[in-house]
Amino acid sequence: MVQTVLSAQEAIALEEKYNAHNYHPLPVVLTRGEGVHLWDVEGKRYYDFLSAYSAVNQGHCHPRIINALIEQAQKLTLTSRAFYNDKLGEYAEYLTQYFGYDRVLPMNTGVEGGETALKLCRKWAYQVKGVPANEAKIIFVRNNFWGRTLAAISSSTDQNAKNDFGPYMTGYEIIPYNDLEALAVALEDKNVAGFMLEPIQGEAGVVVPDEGYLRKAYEMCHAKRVLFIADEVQTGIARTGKLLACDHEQVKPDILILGKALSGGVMPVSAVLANDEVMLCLKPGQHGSTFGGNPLACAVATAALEVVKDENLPANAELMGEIFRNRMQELVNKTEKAVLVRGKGLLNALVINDTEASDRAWNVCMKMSENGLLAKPTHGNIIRFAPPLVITESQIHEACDIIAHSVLTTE
Ligand code: IF1
Repeated sequence: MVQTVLSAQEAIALEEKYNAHNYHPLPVVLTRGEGVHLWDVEGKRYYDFLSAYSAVNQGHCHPRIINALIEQAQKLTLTSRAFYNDKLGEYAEYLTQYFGYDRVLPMNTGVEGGETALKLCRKWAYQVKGVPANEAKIIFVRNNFWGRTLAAISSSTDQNAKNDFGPYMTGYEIIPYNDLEALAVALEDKNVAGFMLEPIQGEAGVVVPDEGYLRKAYEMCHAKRVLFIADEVQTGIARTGKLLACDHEQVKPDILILGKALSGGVMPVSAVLANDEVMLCLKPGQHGSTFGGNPLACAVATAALEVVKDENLPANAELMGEIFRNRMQELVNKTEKAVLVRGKGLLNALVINDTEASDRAWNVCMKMSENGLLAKPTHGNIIRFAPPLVITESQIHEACDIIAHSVLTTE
């Protein structure tokens, strides 16, 4: 196919005509990314405050990660797990030591990580905990989001994500988030195998649970020999100001799910980490995937994690996040249009007052894109702000100026 330079309108028209209509994107056509910036086909520069839903924590096209990609891509990209290769063992050692687990099961997308975690949890329930066959229960929380597979949407309470995809997976119990009493009741069931949740709910609108919730829930699960499964696909890899969001409460999940920024947004790489008692329940031939643990992913993810450490991204996320929330609080104090700001590190949300105008959050995002900053509402009136973690203090102030100006000048 000849590479033509498309206008924004042409690019949008082609996508409308030939692509499924499973998204409603902002009308911006991007062609280049570098660090915290994106450029559209007309050459306009934007601050990226979505980071591809927290997959580009290291900044767009980080040179160290791209060089690792190029070098490995010219050598060996994929062997499948039918054979060994010279990258997976080294990567598995690096990753397990980086996060402090015995073993890793490498997958590709975040939702495959969630599926893998649930299969591991059920296998452990039958083989170790002694739950009767096909009776294992998994507890989820309301307004969770862990992907689009049938197992994932079976646990969803979002009708738009779930409707007309039935019949659904069984063996699920859904309780309110941030509610320890509800968890205590659900844990009375002897067949409960695991409790799976996001330490901060991303898609739900950056919902931060009460201080101590994660720690107490973790302890309650362990008292009932239930696996605590942390979905850190969006909150992990330094996003919330610590390497993992669970680190804020010294919680060490029994099963840890990583994705997105594990590769710095260069390619799909996910991973499930656990200790031997859980991970060794899976025997050869019982789980896998064509691309899981491929040499290219190993090289890219290694470089992506080295960047996190060498550039102190958790500390920068913590510091820049404080500045961001302080600036947003000044905005909330100044106008009725912004109700509150919440979040941790550089995973934040601004709740917009949509009583007079139901589409105000969308219109603010349109105004911000005109003013050179990209973000998108999650549900209705909540705008998620998640820039790459490499953002500097002067950049965060410039971005906050754009956000404030856009909110104040949107009806
Ligand atoms: C879409 C949402 C975010 C995730 C958590 C697992 C996954 C995700 C906490 C699955 C993926 C993505 C999926 C993408 C948009 C985006 C999203 F809006 F859908 F909900 F970030 F909040 N756990 N989230 O956030 O990872 O399989 O996608 O690699 O589906 O629209 P994946």
